[in-house]
Amino acid sequence: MESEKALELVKKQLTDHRYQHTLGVMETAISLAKLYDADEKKAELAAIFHDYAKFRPKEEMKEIILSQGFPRDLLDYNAELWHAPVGSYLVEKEAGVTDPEILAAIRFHTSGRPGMTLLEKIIYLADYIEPGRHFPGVDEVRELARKNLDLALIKSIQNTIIFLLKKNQTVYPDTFYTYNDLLKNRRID
Ligand code: DGI
Ligand code: FE
Ligand code: FE
Repeated sequence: MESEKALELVKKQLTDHRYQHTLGVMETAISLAKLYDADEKKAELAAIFHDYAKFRPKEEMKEIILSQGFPRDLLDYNAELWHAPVGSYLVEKEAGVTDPEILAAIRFHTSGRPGMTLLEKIIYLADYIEPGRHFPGVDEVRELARKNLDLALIKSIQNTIIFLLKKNQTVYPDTFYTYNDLLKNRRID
């Protein structure tokens, strides 16, 4: 799919603010793909579609998680996590995207997962560091992302876990599993 068409489809699903965020994720994902020798076209499309389901009603998201074989335990955790797997499903169903690498990058863009692919890491990070993001620690992760993708990812997950703990919120176990996996297997070169 051409990016113009993808953007047109996504714009209808999002608020203006969230669409601007999406454009930021797209630019950042393309830069990271160039830097780390990933498929730029896939990074672009995955970024455009990553928040496709962000504004779906909770009831609809619940129904999709239960009927499409996504882990049921997602429903026991923060509803912020749901739009990622639900997005991967709806982007295939409604926008006709079938590339499994793109769909996985959408699916795991919030929780991560152990054994993330290069494309999954790029979308996760681009979402975190796109130019419209302003929160403590984001500049440090932006700098790390230029040097070492895994270290940047580790830092961003640490920040997210600390953020959730400080707000007395639960942490989905996959967030910890992703963190542990990266720390054990990180490339330190
Ligand atoms: O959709 P975005 O706002 O662009 O970003 P996202 O898909 O990374 O969602 C991030 C939000 O999800 C962030 O505010 C933290 C929240 N969240 C809630 N529970 C969890 C969680 N994030 C992770 N990684 N793990 C959780 O258990
Ligand atoms: Fe998201
Ligand atoms: Fe996002």
